[in-house]
Amino acid sequence: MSRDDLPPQFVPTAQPVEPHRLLEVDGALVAGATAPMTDDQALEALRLMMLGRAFDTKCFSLQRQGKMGTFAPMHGQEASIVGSAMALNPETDWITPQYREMPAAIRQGMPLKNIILYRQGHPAGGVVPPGVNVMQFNISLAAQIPHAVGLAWGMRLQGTSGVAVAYFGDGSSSEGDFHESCNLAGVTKAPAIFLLQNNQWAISTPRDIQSAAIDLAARAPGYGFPGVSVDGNDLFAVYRVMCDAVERARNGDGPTLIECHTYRMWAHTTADDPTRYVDDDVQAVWAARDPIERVQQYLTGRGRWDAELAAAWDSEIAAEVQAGFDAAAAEPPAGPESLYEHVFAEPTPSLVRQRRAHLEER
Ligand SMILES: Cc1ncc(C[n+]2csc(CCOP(=O)(O)OP(=O)(O)O)c2C)c(N)n1
Repeated sequence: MSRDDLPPQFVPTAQPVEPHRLLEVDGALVAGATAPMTDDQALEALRLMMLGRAFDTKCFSLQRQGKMGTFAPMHGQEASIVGSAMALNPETDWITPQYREMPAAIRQGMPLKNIILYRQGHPAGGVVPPGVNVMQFNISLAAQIPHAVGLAWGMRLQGTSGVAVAYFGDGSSSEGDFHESCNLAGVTKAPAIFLLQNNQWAISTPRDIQSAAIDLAARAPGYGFPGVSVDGNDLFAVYRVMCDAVERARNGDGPTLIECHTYRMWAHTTADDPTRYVDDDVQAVWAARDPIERVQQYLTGRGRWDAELAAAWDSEIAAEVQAGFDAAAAEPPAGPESLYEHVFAEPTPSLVRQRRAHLEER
């Protein structure tokens, strides 16, 4: 059968839509737009975004000194992460992060110390304190997406008002787990939100050879729910569409797929060398769309931000990050036996044998 033989009702390929935007790159509101956040909320969001970036900088430096393992920075993606998290109620709503969403976890109530311990490979970092609605960071791509749908569907069956948000990248959206999760969420009308951070790369694989779909948000109607495309470097636009998606979910109208168009400014992880595949011109275009500077410029225009406040926040945030590292350093070091703890409620005979052999070898 050739292409010409296709029946006339054959659905045409989706065309990309212009991503939703409220804040211009210079921090001015788009003509006719109103800010979806109060200035105090914008300041709260800015603080989280700046915390995320300061944390990245610190972790990068420690990793280069051999004091921290491989880690994945969020630099450039702060508006997608924080704008979406700000629309949640940490008391009722859950997030299932990938590995870059530290500020979202913090807003949900995760202590910084736990995140640092996790990054240092300490088993105590794998413990999520009771009452904190965050699933652990996830390295197996897309495996966190079914978890969000399970949580969401469960909350719906229990009659609570909670929603669950899965964070993942454009690369993860090629995995079976993504498609199966969308299908199930559509059928069950689970209050799930699929927060796809399209940062243009899956390590060195560019978005356009990651998937033949012309528009990733446009996949959603195929599963029976809406998809929306948003400027992921625009805090206000991400927050606005996320509030709408949360409201839909709470009202029983089911899931939403949000595609945040953003850019990973730093390396994929500290084990990656982006100079081998990133085009400097593209990098410069995205640098000019910095999500943090955009909000700072907006708040400057509102008389709520200036150089003095910037300097004060920089030192307060640096102290907060340092306090997190000091608290993590006070945790007793984990011995080799810790590898075998928290695997099963009751260790299996094979695990007991492995543990004994390992410890005897030492
Ligand atoms: C199931 C699985 N396959 C492959 C990998 C190796 N891997 C780690 S990160 C990554 C790219 C992820 O890209 P994306 O989902 O777009 O997220 P990003 O890191 O860009 O935020 C790959 C292929 C993995 N961790 N898990």
